[in-house]
Amino acid sequence: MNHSNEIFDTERESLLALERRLDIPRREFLKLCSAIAATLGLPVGAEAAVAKAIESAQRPPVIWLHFQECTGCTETLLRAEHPTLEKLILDVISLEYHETLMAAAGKQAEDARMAAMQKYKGRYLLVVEGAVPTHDNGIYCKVGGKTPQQMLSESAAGAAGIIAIGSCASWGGMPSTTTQLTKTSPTGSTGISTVLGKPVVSIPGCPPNPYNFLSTVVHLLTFNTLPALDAKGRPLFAYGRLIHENCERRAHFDAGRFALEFGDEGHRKGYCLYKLGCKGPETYNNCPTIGFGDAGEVNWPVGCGHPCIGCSEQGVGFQTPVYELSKLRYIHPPVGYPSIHESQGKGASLGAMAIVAAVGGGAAGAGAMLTRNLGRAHAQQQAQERAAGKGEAAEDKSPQEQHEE
Ligand code: FSX
Ligand code: SF4
Ligand code: F3S
Repeated sequence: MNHSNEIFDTERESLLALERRLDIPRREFLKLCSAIAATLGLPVGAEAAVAKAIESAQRPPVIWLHFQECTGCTETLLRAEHPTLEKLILDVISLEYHETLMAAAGKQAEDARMAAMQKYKGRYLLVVEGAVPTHDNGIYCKVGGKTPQQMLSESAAGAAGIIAIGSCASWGGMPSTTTQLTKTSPTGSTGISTVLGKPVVSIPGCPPNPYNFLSTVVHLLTFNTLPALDAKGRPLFAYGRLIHENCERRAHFDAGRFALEFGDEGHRKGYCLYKLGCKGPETYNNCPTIGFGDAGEVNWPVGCGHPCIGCSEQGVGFQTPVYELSKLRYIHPPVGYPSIHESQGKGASLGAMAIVAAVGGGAAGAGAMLTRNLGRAHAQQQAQERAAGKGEAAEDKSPQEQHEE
């Protein structure tokens, strides 16, 4: 074949070699490269550069440590519905040490970590899954007789880059859950950047989406640089937007249509889960746009009918009650949305009113007035549905009135 640009040559030897090596059809592989490029927010055509990088790149050696966690991060990488993802992840990196996946155990395993640290000094990627206990010198988790603090400082010293995978390693996650009586968790668990005293790349989520890990590594391979990060070290391509901004139920939120109980009419109709405690308005992640398990975009917590618990957001997941109302703390809605007949900025939609009212806690004045209007709209809609005989008796009170009870 005669192609002016080698990248678009689907018969190129490196692509055929990858097809043979991984037993992944070329078409399948190129589709996956498109998904990675889209996840990274790269322009159309970039999938070809991504494919080329994966085909030809040197696989970075990786030392993968496990501390306080459930191994869900590793499971999510390996149990993707689609085997291609797993194959690709294990192909783009060269796993030198990984307690769950390696055959070695005991002394052999420890020796393998030491040998890899020496052989690839200054060149390996350190990936850490799990939180670090800090109470009582960190004795609450030991591998090969060493605490996570010891293993971390040993392994971080020669690493070219460090990635915290999952919420546990990013900021403490589930093991850092506090009680009403204590300010820290029983084992004083925290994230690795706190222990190391320096920023690391963080891919939070419990578990995180495997595409976010894969895309971060592929970005490194394609452009020889990390993707843009936010102040918490999270790749902006994945954590740049609130879940609430991309949620398929957002229109229901704006229109004041909420599920009030699991299994009620609103829940069965797919209304917004804010009243059931959804933390989408204060959680940064790309769950609604990317989905889980290669089973389509709708396969994510809210898509399946459960509120987001903010598993990836520090200070939200495992720190605030699951069904407590979200604080809406990062939402600054415009006070009015233009209707189709008005120029921008005039008028106020029920959605904007609802947020203003919720932020103000249903306070007096405009907020309360708007809330009443919202309640009327909600009651009117439910009355219409009753009249149409479409469902069981619905609650007449406004959502805001129900909150206040
Ligand atoms: Fe588990 Fe990973 Fe949660 Fe933590 O994921 S899925 S508890 S983020 O470190 O294994
Ligand atoms: Fe979606 Fe939750 Fe926001 Fe409702 S509150 S729109 S369910 S993210
Ligand atoms: Fe976690 Fe919420 Fe996404 S619970 S998986 S951040 S929808």
